[in-house]
Amino acid sequence: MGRIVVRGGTVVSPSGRWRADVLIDDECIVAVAAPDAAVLPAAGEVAEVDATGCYVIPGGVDVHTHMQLPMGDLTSSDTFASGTAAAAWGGVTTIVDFASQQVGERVLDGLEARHAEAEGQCVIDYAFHQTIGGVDDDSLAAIPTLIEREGISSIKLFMAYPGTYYSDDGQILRAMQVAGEAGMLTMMHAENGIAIDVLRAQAMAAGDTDAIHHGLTRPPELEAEATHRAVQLAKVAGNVPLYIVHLSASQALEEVARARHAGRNVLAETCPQYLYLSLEDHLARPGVDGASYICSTPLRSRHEHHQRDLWAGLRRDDLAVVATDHCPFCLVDGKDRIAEGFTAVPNGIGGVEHRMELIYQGVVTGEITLERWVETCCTTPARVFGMHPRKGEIVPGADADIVVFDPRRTTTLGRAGKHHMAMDHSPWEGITVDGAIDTVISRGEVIVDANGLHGRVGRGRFLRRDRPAVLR
Ligand code: DUC
Ligand code: ZN
Ligand code: ZN
Repeated sequence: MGRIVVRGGTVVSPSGRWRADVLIDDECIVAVAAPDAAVLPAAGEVAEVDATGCYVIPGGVDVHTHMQLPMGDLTSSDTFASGTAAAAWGGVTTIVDFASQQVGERVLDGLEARHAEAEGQCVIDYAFHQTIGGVDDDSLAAIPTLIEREGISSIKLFMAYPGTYYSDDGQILRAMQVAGEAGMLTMMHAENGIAIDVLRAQAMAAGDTDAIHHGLTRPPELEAEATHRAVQLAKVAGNVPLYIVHLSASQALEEVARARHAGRNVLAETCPQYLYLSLEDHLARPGVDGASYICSTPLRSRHEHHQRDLWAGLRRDDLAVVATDHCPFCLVDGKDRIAEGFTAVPNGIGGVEHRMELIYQGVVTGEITLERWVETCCTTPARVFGMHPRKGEIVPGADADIVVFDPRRTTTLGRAGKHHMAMDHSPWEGITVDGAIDTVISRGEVIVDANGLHGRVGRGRFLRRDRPAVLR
């Protein structure tokens, strides 16, 4: 691959922005220097990427994706190949997906199967969290092996979905104790699944089967209650670090903020769908259109201002990370199951391709700063999940994962515009945002530029992750 210089742009990190050029040698960044610095090769000496007028940011790190995730008898529609290609188009150079285990299954078997699915299929680098859906002596015993041998430093537990992934409070406490002791981070799907299942059954019995009832039966209070309980359990488990995934409700954010202000090691993630979409405007649409917005946690009411509160949470650092929870399902043979009622519809929204641009729009509208955009979408996710400084920042020694982002252009999202995800619709149809992904470099290779996608399937490598920064 040799040497490349990214010239003429403004390098952005969480701590500031500078006119600087970036010198890449093979897979790594070797210098970030003022444009006239002697360390930089003269014009024409090495390959160049012209970043004039552009921001030069770290490759996006999306720590919550579900490529080809089995859900009931369906599977999410992006494969590792199509989903990581779409991610590359969207300026993402690292994803963290999930290996999973359920009651009666062995953790390391699930991990091996997930490796077999992803290996040789990814366009960008990838890693795994481990979902533990059946906490018992056997699965608990396997947890330390994940970090010691397998390069997996985070587990995910569910307070929702009784009968499949759900863990009760005792199981959660035990898993947190073991993960904390092993130096791993516990991620939590925080919704009170037992109460939600009652509301869902009642709604279906009453004939309230439209997509909006997916949202109405998962009220903010049950997200907040579970978030509160997770925070308390993490304290009792030994003050272990906790990461709340896909936070969508203001009341849950208040729980996280309270814990953080008390000095607790609690972090939370939100997703673009919770910042931009709503119960009234999207989930309430009739038929399959509304069903296409079914995801859990659900889209929240605009009247209740959750979206406004989440942006404020991002500014204050009560929300540390923006990930996508990319979990796409098609309308045909997926979301069209709304004909049988909202409980039959697979949960998930696709967005891995659009996170960088959608959150940049928050910079344009003044919700967050340019630096905070990079911090929440690149640097903090890499740090929290044990991939920094290799990923998430433009510094010498890091992997040369770089995005040249052009703020002068605009991007129209959706099938009528930019759309490479394997979906027969887009939740983002018709939205035009400022800025555009110009060039994407992954480990020193230009994988996207004006001529299209060059990264080949299989070039992405599995990333072994370290102890999370929140534990060091
Ligand atoms: N939770 C996730 O994290 N992803 C998909 C569905 C869900 O409930
Ligand atoms: Zn979840
Ligand atoms: Zn998810």
